[in-house]
Amino acid sequence: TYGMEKPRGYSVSFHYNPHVEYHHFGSSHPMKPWRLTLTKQLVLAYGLEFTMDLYQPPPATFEQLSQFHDAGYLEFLSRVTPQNVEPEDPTFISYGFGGESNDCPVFDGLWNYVTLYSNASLWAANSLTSQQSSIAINWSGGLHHAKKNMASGFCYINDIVLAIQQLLTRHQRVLYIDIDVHHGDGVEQAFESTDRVFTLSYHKFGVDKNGYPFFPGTGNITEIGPADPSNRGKGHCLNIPIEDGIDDHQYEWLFKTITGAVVEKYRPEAIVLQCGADSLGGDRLGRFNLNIKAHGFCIETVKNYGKPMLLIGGGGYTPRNVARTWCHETAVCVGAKLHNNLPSHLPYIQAFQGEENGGGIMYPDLHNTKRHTNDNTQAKLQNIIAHAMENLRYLEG
Ligand code: ZLM
Ligand code: CA
Ligand code: ZN
Repeated sequence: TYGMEKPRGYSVSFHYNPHVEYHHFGSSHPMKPWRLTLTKQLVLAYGLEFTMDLYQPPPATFEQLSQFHDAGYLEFLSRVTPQNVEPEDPTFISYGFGGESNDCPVFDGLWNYVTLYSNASLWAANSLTSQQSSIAINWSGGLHHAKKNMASGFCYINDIVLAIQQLLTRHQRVLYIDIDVHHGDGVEQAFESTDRVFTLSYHKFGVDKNGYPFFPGTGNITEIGPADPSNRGKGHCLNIPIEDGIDDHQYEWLFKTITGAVVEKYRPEAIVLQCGADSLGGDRLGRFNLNIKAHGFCIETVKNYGKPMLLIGGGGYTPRNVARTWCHETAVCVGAKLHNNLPSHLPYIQAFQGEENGGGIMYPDLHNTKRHTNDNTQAKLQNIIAHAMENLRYLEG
């Protein structure tokens, strides 16, 4: 009722259904919903739940998901189980399942899992469009590789695309920023023909010593959207390819320079930030050497633009570091500074005692062990920035 609206600009909402934690991709699969359990426990142990509005969204409906995905694909996804799966079926393969890597396995409760993380992103977007909050968080989302009729790279439903569609009902221009170590190809593709969404992804790009490209193999600096100059989406995407071993200082410089230029030229009305934690040092799949503070610097930088902001998770394959990072970033959003010792009543505290931080502290440098050689020279990064600025000239149209 009247007089009861919250003052805009300060409230943070947290969207999470703990039932996502009960799902497993398979015992040795790198994607572990358990990292979300650790994140939640850390957020609770620091008392951050008292600083935010908490929501527990129910599963999304088929109809909600069909705003982006094809009905045939959704029907398949909603019906397939480990018991009825036919691995030789051509539709199974065309929908992105199977293959030798088995990145997207069929597991028990798959439909429940995908509808839970998707609706959390939809509710988060809705809390921004309804002005209930100025920052909305869903650490269980951020599944940026899913296509409208295909699962890819551990992603089945593209909750980010669905959330951006929701934001477009109120905002004229939405900026999508992706700091996951992988290229945000699914989101880029979904909005390639519109100038109302600008996609910006920072990622590892290049081939390994056997000539295999780093997944998904797209996202070179030269990829700026459709070739057709009459396409409205042309120039509304920017890719920042990075080599192994980038350090905190280089990444922060790259991020603030390029993101700042995009915000200045595109003037977004809302920002979606995918915070994949596989860009951290010591990640099982990643190649960078970032520490929590550099990753969190990106969140702080975007927060300071003062636009409605949707924060979503993504990759992150060393669970204890994922939890530390996303807890720190939750604190950044609410403007809290966390003490460096983990709360002693923290459940699963032993899970945080990894090789790099025997003391169980919050902000260890993550790359003390298994450090990647830094192949990024200052000259190469300078060149990327120059090329990025050149690409942004399309915005001046
Ligand atoms: N092979 N198990 C990031 C998604 C990364 C694809 C396919 C030929 C793995 C990986 C799966 C248990 C996000 C590729 C063809 C040899 C790679 C990827 C199951 C280990 C396992 O142990 C594993 C048996 C599995 C998958 C590693 N897959 C590592 N990297 C990538 C997908 C998702 O973080 O961006 C967002 C959530 N897939 O490289 C091949 C292309 C090579
Ligand atoms: Ca990325
Ligand atoms: Zn990733």
